[in-house]
Amino acid sequence: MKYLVTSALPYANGKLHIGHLAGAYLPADIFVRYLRLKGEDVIYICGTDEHGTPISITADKEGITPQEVVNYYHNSIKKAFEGIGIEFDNFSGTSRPPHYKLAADFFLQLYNKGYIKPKNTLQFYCEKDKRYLPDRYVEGICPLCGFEDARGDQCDKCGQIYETTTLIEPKCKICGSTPVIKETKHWFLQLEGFREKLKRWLATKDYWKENVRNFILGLLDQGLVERSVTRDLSWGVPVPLPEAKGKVLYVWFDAPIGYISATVEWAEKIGQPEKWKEYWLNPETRLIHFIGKDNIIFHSLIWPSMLMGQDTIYCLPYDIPANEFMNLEGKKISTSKNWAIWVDEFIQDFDSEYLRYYLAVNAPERQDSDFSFKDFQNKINIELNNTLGNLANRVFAFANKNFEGKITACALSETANKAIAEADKLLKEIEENYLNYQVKKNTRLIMDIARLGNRYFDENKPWAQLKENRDATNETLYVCSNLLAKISVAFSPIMPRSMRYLRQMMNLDDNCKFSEAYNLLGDIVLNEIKPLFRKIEDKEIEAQIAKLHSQAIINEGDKSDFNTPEIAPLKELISYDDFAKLDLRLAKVLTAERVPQTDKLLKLKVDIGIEQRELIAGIAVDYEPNNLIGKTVLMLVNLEPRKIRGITSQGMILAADSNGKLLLLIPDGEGIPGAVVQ
Ligand code: B3M
Ligand code: ZN
Repeated sequence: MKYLVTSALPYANGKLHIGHLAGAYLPADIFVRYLRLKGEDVIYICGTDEHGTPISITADKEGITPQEVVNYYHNSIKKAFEGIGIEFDNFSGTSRPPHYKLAADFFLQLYNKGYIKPKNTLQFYCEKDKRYLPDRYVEGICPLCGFEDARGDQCDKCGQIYETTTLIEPKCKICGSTPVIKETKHWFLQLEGFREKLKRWLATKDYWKENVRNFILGLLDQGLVERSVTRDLSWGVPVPLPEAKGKVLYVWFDAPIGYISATVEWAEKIGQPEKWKEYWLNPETRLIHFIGKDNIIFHSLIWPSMLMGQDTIYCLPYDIPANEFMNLEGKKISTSKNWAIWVDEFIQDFDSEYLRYYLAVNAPERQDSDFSFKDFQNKINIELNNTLGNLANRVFAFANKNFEGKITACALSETANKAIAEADKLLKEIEENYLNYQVKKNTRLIMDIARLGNRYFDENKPWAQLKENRDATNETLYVCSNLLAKISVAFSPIMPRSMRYLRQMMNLDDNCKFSEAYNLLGDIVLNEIKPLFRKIEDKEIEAQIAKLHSQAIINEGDKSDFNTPEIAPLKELISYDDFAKLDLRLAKVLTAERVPQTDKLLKLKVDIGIEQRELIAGIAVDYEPNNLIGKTVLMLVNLEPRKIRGITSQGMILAADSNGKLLLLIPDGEGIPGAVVQ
């Protein structure tokens, strides 16, 4: 049997972040590595998705060509994948000439069979720029919720989608002028024509993940609407029809064809140009698309229809394991808000295998998961270091100290056999889970083998055994080494490099197959021993959290994603004397006015009993001047005067910063101005 595994083609319009990895890349890489351990025939194909309006927009904004944008991000993404140990057989891109040709052929075959039909539609047209504006080239007010920065076809605030032409006060994103609505021709894929075929095909997919199957069954029941597969853009695969000048294929039409063109490129690269056919033109091939949940409709409905409408008989997806999303510190990952962990940066600070491990432990398989730095630190320190690293370390150190690094194969006692059998049972389960993409469960099961090893070591007490029975001590070490060898195979899809080290320390062959994990080892001669992992310090984690927050861009309209309260860390202790130096008093506000040309500043005159003072307070966002007059507030009166906007500020009004909103502190009852706060 042949496996053809793909991961969603990442847009060449941004860097790679951990959310991408967790959803579509790491799970596929782990799956492929497992299949290779089983000796299966598998190729793993990917590449960048290099078309689409956002790439055009980036190019316009940066004053470079779309191809330059694409090349830059292609290289950046490729490097990040290499850094994290994702190993594709080919990593291609959809702006390469063979892809253009194949994509055009795909279109023509569907068109010639009547599965693609033209239709006149209404669209925005900018008279200044002399061009039709695709959805993302227009912005305006959301027709549904009134949000002012809505995109052409979707509102980031209410999340709803709408017809672009219903946008209120539309503006051209290129020149800012108001576009007109004009008629234009586009080509539509007639999905309804595939409905019966799709239904029959889907009936054989009872092993699919429920979220994917239910989603598409629901759509099939409703009836399928036609989908436009062309756009008014200059960047993309030109629509191969004379009457379609200036139009290109919609990015989602050409992108999945990239799976095929990237395989063709692979076959050429390895000098066997026909070899791609053994996979794509073979009905027995298990074609498996790893994707994030936002890509389900394209892979399970539109792409299979496109394949069904070809003269060439391609294999259809065998499975589409779609993952949920990974959040970051409780908030949705967002590139535009820079709320993300960029893979290239992260692996400069930490071993890439720690990230692979943590994303596996925390894989968003059935529901969204959360990346939390504290949890990351815990998992690495407690599981990798204290459980697995510790087992290797104590077994090898003991053998080095007392057996000159030589552990001899020996007959096993009943308890030893029981431990080995328990581990083998776990291995079986682990294999099953890898085949079912259940990586998260496997991290726990493999750690169970390590826990079993630690328990075995503790219960047999080799340090005590050594005084009475060297053979029994050797047996303890031998059992634990066997458990470590099993772990080194079982964990290698998730942490290939660390597990290679582990095997090297035991002088074991790198290229072993999964089945060998069930065999007992021969004599072991240890190599040089090094710790497998290192602990992560608190201060490293604090630095990461601080970096994440300082790089984040928070706009007004984005508040909804950022509504989890932020609690500042505690400051260091001070003495009572330090505190006693503060002269805190009640102050009554006499006058209040805005400081001209500022958004935040108010000029206040206050009464502090002894005298009247003028000061500047940065509370204008949350307080109207008129509402302040007559209020009694808390004030630090012995702060050195400071000049702010030409006004001498004599003291400071105190307010609590509650998740970005300032709250003045008001005494509980009538307080006289000048009353000391203590
Ligand atoms: N580039 C969307 C994404 O990166 C898209 C996937 C294409 S797969 C053919 O989420
Ligand atoms: Zn314009």
